[in-house]
Amino acid sequence: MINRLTTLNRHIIEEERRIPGATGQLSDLLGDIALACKVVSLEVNKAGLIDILGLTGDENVQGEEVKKLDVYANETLKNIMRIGGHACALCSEEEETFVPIDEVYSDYSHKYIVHFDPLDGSSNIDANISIGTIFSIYKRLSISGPGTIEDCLQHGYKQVAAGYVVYGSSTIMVYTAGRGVHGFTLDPAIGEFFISYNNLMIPKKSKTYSVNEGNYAKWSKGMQNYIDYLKQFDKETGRPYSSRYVGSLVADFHRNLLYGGIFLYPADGKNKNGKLRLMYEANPLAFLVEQAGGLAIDGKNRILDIHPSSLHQRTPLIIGSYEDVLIAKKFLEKD
Ligand code: P6P
Repeated sequence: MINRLTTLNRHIIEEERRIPGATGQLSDLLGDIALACKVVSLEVNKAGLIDILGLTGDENVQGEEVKKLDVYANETLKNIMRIGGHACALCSEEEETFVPIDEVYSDYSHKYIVHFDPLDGSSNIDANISIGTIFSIYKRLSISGPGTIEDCLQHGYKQVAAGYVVYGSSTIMVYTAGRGVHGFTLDPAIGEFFISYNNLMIPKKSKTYSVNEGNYAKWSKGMQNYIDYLKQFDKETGRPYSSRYVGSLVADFHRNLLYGGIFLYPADGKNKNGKLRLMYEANPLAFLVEQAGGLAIDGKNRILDIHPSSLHQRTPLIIGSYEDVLIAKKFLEKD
């Protein structure tokens, strides 16, 4: 039963109770990720006060070398998930290859793979712009021992859970385990995430688009025509749309998830496969948006159906309100 005092941990456990045969390990892993993000949130919110934005070589009060925030976030997430004992391999935006995890607890099967972007948009933090952590969870394919590269390169539709934490005016964690999208706001005074959105659904149609128009000259004709279309006056279709682009994927996605909108980072003359990464940006957000009734494509194909060939491969990403993405697809299919 959901009430306004439902915490993230209670929600995760209640969701898992509904799944026959659930062992509770996914609940524990999601709890580990939430714990790590609470720790990161503490540092992100102090960043303006403590000089941890550059590898200054200074020492902090504990006499430890001061690290950049994204390095700090990566180490925090890796350590907490490693100790948590439910992952057999970790794949991070900050790591060149996957990090296999040896089985440290015999009674846990280490049955999950986690892809994550520890601190997406971290270059924005100097300007106090919202940034975020994005995660994507799969079940292992191998039987035991440390995870393998085959475990790590699975199609997005195989995800068992995904989510993000946006570090903004408040810290909010949004996740799905395949049964709807749910959001929780951190009360920093007591360190608990309390439910703020239950069964989030993205509006089917919006009046907002998010894109870096500085790339206009490099776009395909279809993409240029779509953005030109959004700017034309047409009362019946609610045009012109408003432009909202923070330049921080999690912040742009979260706003569009709540209010409706379409986010686009297409291929262009410079980035043949776009800029964003499939495994730890596009796939988790695509899983979330589909669970919320939206769509995510690479221009022609469903993001979740893309065959992954490498951990850091890029993909064009058009994601958001269902009807808006369908209209964009019609323009892009003409390329
Ligand atoms: P551009 C941040 O660097 C990031 O990876 C995403 O968070 C964001 O959506 C995108 O790049 C912004 O890229 O080229 O518009 O600055």
